[in-house]
Amino acid sequence: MSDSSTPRCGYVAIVGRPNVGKSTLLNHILGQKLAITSRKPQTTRHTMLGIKTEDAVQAIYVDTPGLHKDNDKALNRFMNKSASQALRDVDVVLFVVDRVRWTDEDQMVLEKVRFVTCPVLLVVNKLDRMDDKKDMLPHLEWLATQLPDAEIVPVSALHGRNIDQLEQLIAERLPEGEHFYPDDQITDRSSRFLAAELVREKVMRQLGAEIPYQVTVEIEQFKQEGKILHIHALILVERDGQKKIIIGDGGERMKKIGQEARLDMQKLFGSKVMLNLWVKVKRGWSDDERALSSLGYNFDS
Ligand SMILES: Nc1nc2c(ncn2[C@@H]2O[C@H](COP(=O)(O)OP(=O)(O)OP(=O)(O)O)[C@@H](O)[C@H]2O)c(=O)[nH]1
Ligand SMILES: [Mg+2]
Repeated sequence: MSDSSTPRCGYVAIVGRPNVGKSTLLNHILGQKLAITSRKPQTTRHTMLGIKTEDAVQAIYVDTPGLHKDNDKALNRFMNKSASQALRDVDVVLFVVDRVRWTDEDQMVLEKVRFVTCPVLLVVNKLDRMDDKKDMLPHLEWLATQLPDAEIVPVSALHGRNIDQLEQLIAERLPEGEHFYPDDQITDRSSRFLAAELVREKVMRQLGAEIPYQVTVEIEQFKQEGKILHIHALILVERDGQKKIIIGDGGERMKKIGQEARLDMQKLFGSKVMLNLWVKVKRGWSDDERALSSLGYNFDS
């Protein structure tokens, strides 16, 4: 007979099409900003663990890139593959959708989720944006017919509505067992990785339609000296014109990207940060498997 002191531990995959709020949900559950988010689709590129230990329960969340139809570039194939792999060997799946908006990409995710054998929670997000909740009912009924075994949980990840209930449903579905990670560990990713992501988030948020998809960030130096953390980050773009746009008039845009990234880094690392940014052109990186691999997009992992 198990009780609340019996340790539980398991993996919870967060999947869905781009932009439905998967990373926002992870951050809210963890109570801190770990995963980057933006209004543009395809913000998350790498799966990342967010670990939450509360008393006897350790939930290991796997944030994933949004599954999307576009498979033309090596980077897109990498993202779709990482997201699909995350569905294997987990204990609970959170399938996140955006209110009643249903697209071909949601359908694509549904086809994958249908075949998982573990419990599925269908998380209907952005509830705060529904004027009349009753309008959702026909869609929720339809969803229930599509995934009859899944429990449907409406939430607002941004405003934290119904997240406690969601976490309770997750905890009940995690297997009994010892914790895999130390209770104070929150992610499997290095500080360097998190720093690079914060720079990329500012690029995603500040730049127009196409450029963010042709940008990646490398950390060249990450060194604590006394009370100050010195971080050197290199922003890689595909073309010369993109470099000019990122730098902006008189370096204005770079300055803004740097200031915002530095503030987030200080919060995350709990240290004063000196951040130096550079932009460099590396043609073809997003469609070249070898270049991707050297930039940390590892196809085999
Ligand atoms: N109004 C509202 N906006 C939300 C909510 N959750 C997320 N968003 C917004 O939706 C946008 C996308 O959020 P993300 O968390 O980056 O979405 P994602 O599913 O991780 O997207 P990808 O990483 O591209 O797959 C951001 O602008 C969020 O602020 C919510 O509950 N309500
Ligand atoms: Mg995301």
